[in-house]
Amino acid sequence: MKKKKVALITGITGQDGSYLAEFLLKKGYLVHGIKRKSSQFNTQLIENIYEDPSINNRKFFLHYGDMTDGLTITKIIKKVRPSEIYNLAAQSHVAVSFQNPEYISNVNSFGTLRILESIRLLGLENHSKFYQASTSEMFGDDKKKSLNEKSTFHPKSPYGISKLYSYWLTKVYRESYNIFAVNGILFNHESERRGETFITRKITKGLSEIVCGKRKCLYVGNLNSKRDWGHAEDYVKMQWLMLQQKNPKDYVIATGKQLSVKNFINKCSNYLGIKLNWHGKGLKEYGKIAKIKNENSFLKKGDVIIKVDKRYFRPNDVENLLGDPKKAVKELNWKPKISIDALIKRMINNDLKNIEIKKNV
Ligand code: NAP
Ligand code: G4F
Repeated sequence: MKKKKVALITGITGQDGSYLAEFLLKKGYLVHGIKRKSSQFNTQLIENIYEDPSINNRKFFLHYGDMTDGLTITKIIKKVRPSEIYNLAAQSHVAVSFQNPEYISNVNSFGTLRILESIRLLGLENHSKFYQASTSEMFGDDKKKSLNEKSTFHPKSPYGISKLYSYWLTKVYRESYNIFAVNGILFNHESERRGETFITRKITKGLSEIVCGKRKCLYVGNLNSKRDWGHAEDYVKMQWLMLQQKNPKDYVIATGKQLSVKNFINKCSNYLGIKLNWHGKGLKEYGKIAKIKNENSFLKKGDVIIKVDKRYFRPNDVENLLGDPKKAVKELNWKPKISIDALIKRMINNDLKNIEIKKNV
């Protein structure tokens, strides 16, 4: 008999959780999500899913829980008996991980342990498949040009280490207890739902505010850092696909292309009709408007709209991340649909819409 498709998503209120929930509902799954109690609403990204029966098909359920609370995690898994568990919950900001490393480890490392042990405790080894949201941050600055499943790990932050613990734990539980447990080693993926303190969203939102006269200047950290940026919508499909394979395997998911933070800013500025020139070096570097399509009362040629601020530098930064997704291309038929230019367009249009300005600037 076919197994009933019941998914449990931790981190349902985040960027990936919200896209994955929509994706699985469309596939006919019963979708359960774990959300944290917070004093303010933290469900903006899943509000439409929760409210609208044409999206949720009355198959969407939320449970209060926290990755640091093992009893509740076990209780939810016992009640839901998921056929697939997607562990997306994490304290996911690398810079913040330097400031509260103990909490980050409790959530990102022991949170994973709590789920995997629950699967065992409840005797669900043959019933619940497990997806772990692993990350390119585990590689650190490997000197290799592009990174694949065989590359070595040299994490450079408490976040990277916390995720490496979960990566190995997932492998060990797969090999020791025969659980269908896999790691998706995902490189950076962004979207209009990206948290506002990550650099892509900070740039698209900041520049949108600048062209609308809501802000004068955007302050950023390391301009030279390079990332392999894709769109989250393309990446959640891969999370699902990894659990549909015959055998559990780990995969790198990336676009195979990279861009520096500075070039991401240049692309966004161009989309908004601004040509920037860069001046100065290091902490004194700044971006000045060289040309502007629509000069207006609050923006003109010569304005300095980007400055470097040392507060946004990390004690240790991964400066160069480029993924090699060949294995996923071959075995999962991986082909991202959304290009970096399309990503930027979607993010900026959304940010402009949010500040109620029409997109044709
Ligand atoms: P995100 O937007 O930051 O979402 C993180 C989710 O985890 C949120 O729902 C958050 O809840 C939840 N969470 C945080 N602490 C929790 C706790 N103590 N208990 C329960 N839930 C908790 O992250 P994302 O971009 O969607 O990424 C999803 C996963 O993939 C994360 O594990 C991340 O580390 C990993 N990853 C992301 C990328 C990327 O580029 N986006 C790349 C590789 C790996 P609140 O809404 O209440 O904060
Ligand atoms: O956008 P970021 O904060 O993302 P980061 O550190 O690469 O982490 C993201 O991707 C990981 C996958 O590789 C995920 F696992 C993780 O959960 C998260 O989603 O920073 C990207 C780069 C860094 O090198 C940073 O130093 O941008 C640089 N940067 C320069 N100025 C900045 C800033 N980052 C932030 N957040 N804010 C700045 O002002």
